[in-house]
Amino acid sequence: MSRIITVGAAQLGPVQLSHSRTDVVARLMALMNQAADRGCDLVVFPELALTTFFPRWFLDDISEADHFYETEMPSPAVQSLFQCAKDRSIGFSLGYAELTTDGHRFNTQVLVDKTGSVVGKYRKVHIPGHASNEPGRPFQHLERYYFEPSDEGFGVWHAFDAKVGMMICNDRRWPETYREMGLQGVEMILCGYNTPIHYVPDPSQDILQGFHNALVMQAGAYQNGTWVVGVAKGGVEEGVDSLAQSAIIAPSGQIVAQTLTTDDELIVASCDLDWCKRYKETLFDFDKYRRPELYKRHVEQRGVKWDGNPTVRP
Ligand code: ING
Repeated sequence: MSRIITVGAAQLGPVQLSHSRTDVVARLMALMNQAADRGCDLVVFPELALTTFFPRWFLDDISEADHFYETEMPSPAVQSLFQCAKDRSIGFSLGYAELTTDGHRFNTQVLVDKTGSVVGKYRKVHIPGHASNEPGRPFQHLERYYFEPSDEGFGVWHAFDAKVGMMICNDRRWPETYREMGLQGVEMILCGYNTPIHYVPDPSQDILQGFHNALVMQAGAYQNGTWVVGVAKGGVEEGVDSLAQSAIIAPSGQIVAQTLTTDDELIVASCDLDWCKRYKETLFDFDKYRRPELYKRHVEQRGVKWDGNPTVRP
């Protein structure tokens, strides 16, 4: 009996500064109801879904940004979303800014089952951008100012009769992200992202944002025999154009569904989890083919180190 998860990628268009959490939750619930109507077991929302992408601005007093964060999950603002999930018997994954009771700030994603209970929580590991104001920029990308990197690593949870993992935005660009979950047998990775088209450090990448987005998620899916669900908050948000192109990607690396707009848009796919085995038990049979004894640099080195030409064995 094959295991099928019908998953919805619920892309958001822009969330402007003027949009309240109530406005946004109404949009999320509309997408959740659409997903339930289309038979989804699970619907995935973007990174930092409840507010505009506030790291695009510098606030000298960081406490002035506190209102962008949730101090509990479910927070009062999303209680209705949790209730809707329970009423419609649909699970979901939601990205939000987390402010802990002891003052720590994380870029966080939560996994909620069909009863509306929190199954798991993931905090972003790879924090891109910069940590101090760079006034010369057309917009800031101050994630390293507003968020601490997680020291908890990548979890894989048993949910929806599957092994489900999470990653957030920049995480998807690092092969280590997928492999850490691949080595736990992950079958579906849920990812939200906010990706400005314009990359200030190297504008030559702007035109390639869509290509790079698909490239890394397709590669990660294929090389680890897992489904990947990538969900954007896209469109022009407070004057910054962000990538949409949300996608559902099979363990083969094939894109099975992709959004066509930069607005609120739901795409759905019925994902056969046993497809994962076609790769996990052949090409990417890790236990059979991997050589961790030769991969020491992966865990011992942060940056590049090269000690010159290796000696040629006689
Ligand atoms: N955003 C971006 C991402 O990794 C970025 C950072 C922007 C990288 C543009 C490259 C180009 O998709 C987040 N939130 O990580």
